[in-house]
Amino acid sequence: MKQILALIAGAILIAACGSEEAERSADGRLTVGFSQIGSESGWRTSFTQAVQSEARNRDITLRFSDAQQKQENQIRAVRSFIAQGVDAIIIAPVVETGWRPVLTEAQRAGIPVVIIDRNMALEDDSLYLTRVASDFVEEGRKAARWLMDETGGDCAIVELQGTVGASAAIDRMSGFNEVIADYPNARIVMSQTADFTRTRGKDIMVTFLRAMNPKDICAVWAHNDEMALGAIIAMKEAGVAPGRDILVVSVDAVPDIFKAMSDGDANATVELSPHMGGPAFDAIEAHLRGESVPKLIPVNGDLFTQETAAEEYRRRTSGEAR
Ligand code: GYE
Repeated sequence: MKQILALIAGAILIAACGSEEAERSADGRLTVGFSQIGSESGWRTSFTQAVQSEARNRDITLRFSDAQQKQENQIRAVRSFIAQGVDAIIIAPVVETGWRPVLTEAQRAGIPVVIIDRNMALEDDSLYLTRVASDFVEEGRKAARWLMDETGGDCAIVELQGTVGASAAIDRMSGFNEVIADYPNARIVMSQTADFTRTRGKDIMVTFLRAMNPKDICAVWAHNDEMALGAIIAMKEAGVAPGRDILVVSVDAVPDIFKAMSDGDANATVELSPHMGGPAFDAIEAHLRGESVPKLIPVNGDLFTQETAAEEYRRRTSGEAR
C-alpha cells in the first residue's frame, strides 16, 4: 500500500512539475516564441533580423509572430505560444497597458516572459522574468540637449510622435520636454502622432508645413528616424531645405538617417541598438539553469551628428559594425 501511495504521489509531482515548469524538448533545443510589434520602421526590421540570427547562432527554435502594430494580434500570438508549450516567450509590446491577463496565463503555465524593446505598465513585476530595454526618457533628453546647444535654446519645434500609448513615444516625449522646459524660448508649436512610419511622417509634415510658415519652424523632433525621413521628403517637396532651413533630430540611428545626415538633410540621431536578442536569450538560458536574473538589462546609445555620418554610414552598411 505504501509503495502504491508513493507511486501516486510521484506521479502527481511529475504532472505538477510538467505543468508549472516549461521543459526543454527531448533534443535539448530551446523553443522560444517571439511576439514582434510589426515592421513599421527600418529599425524594427533590423531588430527582427538581429533576434532571428541570434537564435540561429544559438540553435534556438524561434517561433516568430508579426503583430502588424496591433495588440490584439500580440495577445493571440502569446496565447498560441502558451498552448504550444514553448520554453519561453519574448514580447516587444506595441503599447504599455493591457498585458496583465495574458502574462498571468503565461505565469500559470510556468513559461518565463522577457519584455524587450518597449515597456509594459505592470504593477506586479513577478509577471515577467526581465526587461531588455533602453532608457527612452534619456534618449529624449539627449535629443533635446543637442537641439538646445545647437540653437542656443531659441527654437520653435514641430514634433512627430510615435504610436499613441507606446512607451517609446511617451517616454521620449517626456525626456525631451523635461530638457526644453529650462529654455523659455524653446517651444513645441505643433505635435502629432505619425505612428513611427515614414509615410505618416511625410503626411503629417505636409500638414505642418501648410499650417504654418516654414520660415517660423526651427526644427523637427521625430520620435524615430523613419518619421524624420518622411518629414525630409515633405520638406524637399515644399522647397524647404531639411537639415539647413529646418533642423532634424530623431532617434534610432538606422543606416538611412546616416545617409541623410551625410547629405546634410538631417542633423542628429540618438542610437538605439537593435541587438537585444542576445541579452534576452542569455537571461532565458540563465533562468532555465536555475540562476537568478536582474529585472532590467539596460541597452545604451550615443548621439551622432553630421560630423561622423559618412563614416558611420560606410561602417554600418559594409557589415563592419555589429
Ligand atoms: O524607435 C521605432 C520603432 O520601440 C523603440 O519602435 C522602438 C521604436 C523605434 O518602430 O523605430
